Amino acid sequence: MPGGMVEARASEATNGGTEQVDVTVVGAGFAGLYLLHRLRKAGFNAIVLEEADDVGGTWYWNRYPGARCDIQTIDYSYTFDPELESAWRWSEKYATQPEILRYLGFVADRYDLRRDIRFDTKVTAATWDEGPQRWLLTTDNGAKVSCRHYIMATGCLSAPKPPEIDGVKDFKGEIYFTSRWPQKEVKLAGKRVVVIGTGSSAIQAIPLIAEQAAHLTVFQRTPNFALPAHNGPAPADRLALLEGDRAGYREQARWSLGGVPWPQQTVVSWQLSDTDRRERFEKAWAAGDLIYILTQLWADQAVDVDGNALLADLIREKIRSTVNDPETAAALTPHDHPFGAKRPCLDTNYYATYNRPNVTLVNLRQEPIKAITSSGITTDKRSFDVDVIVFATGFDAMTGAIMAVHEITGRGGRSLSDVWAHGPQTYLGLTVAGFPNLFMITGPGSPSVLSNMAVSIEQHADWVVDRLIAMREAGFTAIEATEAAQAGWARHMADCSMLTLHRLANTWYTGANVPGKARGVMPYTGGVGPYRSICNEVVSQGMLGFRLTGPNVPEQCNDGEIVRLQPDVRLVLNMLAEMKLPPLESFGSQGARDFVAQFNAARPAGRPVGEVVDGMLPGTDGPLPYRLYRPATPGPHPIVVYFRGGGWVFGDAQSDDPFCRDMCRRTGMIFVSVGYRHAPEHRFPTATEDGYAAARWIAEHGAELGGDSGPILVAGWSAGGNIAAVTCQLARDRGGPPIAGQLLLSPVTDCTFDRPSYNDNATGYFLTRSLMYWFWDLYCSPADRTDPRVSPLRGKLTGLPPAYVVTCEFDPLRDEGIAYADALAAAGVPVEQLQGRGHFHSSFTMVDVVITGVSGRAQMAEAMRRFAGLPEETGRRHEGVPPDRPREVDAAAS
Ligand code: NA7
Repeated sequence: MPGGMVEARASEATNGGTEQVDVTVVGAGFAGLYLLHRLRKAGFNAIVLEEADDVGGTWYWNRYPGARCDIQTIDYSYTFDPELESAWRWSEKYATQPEILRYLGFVADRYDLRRDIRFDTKVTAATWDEGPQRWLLTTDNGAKVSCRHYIMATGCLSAPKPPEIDGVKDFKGEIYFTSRWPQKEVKLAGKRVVVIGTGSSAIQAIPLIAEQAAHLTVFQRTPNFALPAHNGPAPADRLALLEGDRAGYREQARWSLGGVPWPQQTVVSWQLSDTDRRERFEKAWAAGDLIYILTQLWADQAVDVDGNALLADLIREKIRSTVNDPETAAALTPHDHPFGAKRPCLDTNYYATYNRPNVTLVNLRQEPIKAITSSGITTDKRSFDVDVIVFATGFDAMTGAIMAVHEITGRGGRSLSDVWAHGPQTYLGLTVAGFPNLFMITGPGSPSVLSNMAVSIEQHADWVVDRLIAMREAGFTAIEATEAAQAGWARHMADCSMLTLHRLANTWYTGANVPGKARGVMPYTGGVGPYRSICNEVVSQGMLGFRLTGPNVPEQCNDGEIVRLQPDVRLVLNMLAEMKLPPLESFGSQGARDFVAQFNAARPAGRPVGEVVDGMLPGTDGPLPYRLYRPATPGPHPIVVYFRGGGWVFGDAQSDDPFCRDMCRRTGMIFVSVGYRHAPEHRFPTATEDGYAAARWIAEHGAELGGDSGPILVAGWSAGGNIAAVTCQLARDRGGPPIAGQLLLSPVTDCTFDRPSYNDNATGYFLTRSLMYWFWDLYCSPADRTDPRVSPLRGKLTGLPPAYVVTCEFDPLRDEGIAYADALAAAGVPVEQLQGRGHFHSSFTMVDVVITGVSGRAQMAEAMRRFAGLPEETGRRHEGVPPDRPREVDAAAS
């Protein structure tokens, strides 16, 4: 027996009753087994402590009927050893729990792991011992353990949640938990069975329990989305992909968003007809693949509530068409969360089970449970006599899986439970400041449950073991995350949580399923590949954010924040860097225009608005083109005169199309984008004079354009922000038109290049210092540059319309934008500033690419509505922020 073997070894290795090892791992599941294998190969003396009497972790405990994985098994496997991959063949697309358990036993035997696993052993306390710089562990079975490094491989869903229902102890029948299902056969035939809960575990178990029980009553609090698994052999196309290039397939999975190699969708829902969308949906429904349906339908399905609702509605239709009784169907239909924001389930016959005569659904939203009695369950409305109760009530997820194991006491006697009282604080989801040499595998703050766990586990285990090897080589004995790095990671996590819709659902991802638990999205929502690259960057930047110490070496601490950019900005900039583009200015002005036009053609199509009209208006020296965006709402509407970005050199009335469409929808105003003339063909002050002339004409012809009787507003981005600012000054000085407000987005406001942002952000953020020099040279001779018509900061600022000034942290133009806002305020102009933390020059105009720009645009739109005297917009569904929730707009702003 495994336990006996370890006992013999332990007694040899003990020292004064305490076993001395380099590394202790808790848990012999997927993570613990691989860790032990790698640690051993690296020459560490390592043991695993495991509460169960065998390997398997979550697959040891969750033996309930129907338990299977919900990621295709060919993906849910170890990949570290190609020989292991060819030595094992899965029998089904989604393996059952017994098969997965057999697989883990096979792995344990193949690498002879059991001899270093102490089974039937629960750690009761772990304390950091400052003197020897080691962890001291007490257990409920056998010697204490002293280790240099302590690794929690306890999974994410290992601490079952108590039932939280009065009277459980009084019940005289049988009670089972899906999470602790007995090894002996559970006989349900002829019995009246209740299942409480309708999460993944229940949804897998219910159809099988219904086949056995005399009667099954399901107590549902919240309906969940379930999709047919269509189980069977592994699909031929996926197998062919894997077998065609196994190494390539695995590598792609490691760099993908979810840990399974599927391409990223680029088509957005509004580009597809109803028929196209339904076709895509039916294909996904038939595929029986969670990751496929979560990612492959349209690009906005997981990031935008409207795009998501289109998909959720199609699933709801399926539920209605499967369940015969309309009242039961309605009760089973989820309405309180976006699809995917809560873990959807893969099922086999789940909805159809409710058509069986021996199955009843009780909707706890209509009749909550009052108590469990000796003979059954009483709700507000009735009593049920019951023989068996199955609790499928879930887990104290992620943090519970670590804290509930035992008390962990770190530096200075601080317990992890105290440090995490208000939510988990980690660096990379791997480490915690104040807890040296403690690592977590798939901990809160890492992709974990939002990824293919097998891929994430290998990445974590490799990263940790590689660090231990590097420390050993350098003579370091302790590693600890710094507070600054940890705080930075919390910020990055919060930024990432704006990328998806998980924040909008009450789930175990957010701690909402456990009464009193701190709320917040616990898994990392930035994706597996980006996360991997960040972990690698920590290393390549000299273990950024870690303090490393050792008895005979100087301390090393390269403190700092690993990600300061918004997560999607980081992806965009990395992608641009990989393209290794020559500097834009090297193309020449026409070449740059062509390049930008090509670049724009590849972006997601702008969102639909009521109407788009192209026209011409009279400029100072001839007609100028414009494009008008009209809202779908009944007019007349206020009019915004918009000036595009493009450094005075490129772009046209259509080049900021997605931004204009988005702002037209958000503000409910007409946007008229003006095609002012380009430099160097038309140098200063042409652009400005064109802008002013256009504003004047639009104001005078507002009614013809569908505008209301109020004054116009102006807006502009970058060089267009410069024109907007100058237009306001000219309108004041030249007798109109009246302007109700100005939106200046990363505007050029001054001709000097000596503010810090010009140096801090000189290169690497797309708009470079040298590109700005080039723009200036093409547009304006040095002698003219202090003219307020190009450097509005040098103009008179009193009496200007109220302003909303947006700047971006990683933008050479940041400081002149801030300076302009400050100067306006000093001149008595009402002004609001949005400083986009982690954003770059193009963040807010890259609509549907930089998702974290949404909240900034929502704030801009609100400001514009205030300027125009419109009421605050409450129907903000398109932002993913339900109207009754507090404003989340600060996530991207400082
Ligand atoms: P889940 O997904 O947390 O589901 C638990 C279910 O139990 C869920 O429907 C809960 O309703 C319900 N529940 C919890 N407590 C109660 C009480 N007190 N009364 C009534 N109903 C209750 O856990 P699972 O084990 O199904 O799945 C966990 C993960 O394992 C899964 O996502 C896969 O990744 C594998 P609620 O929604 O809270 O209203």
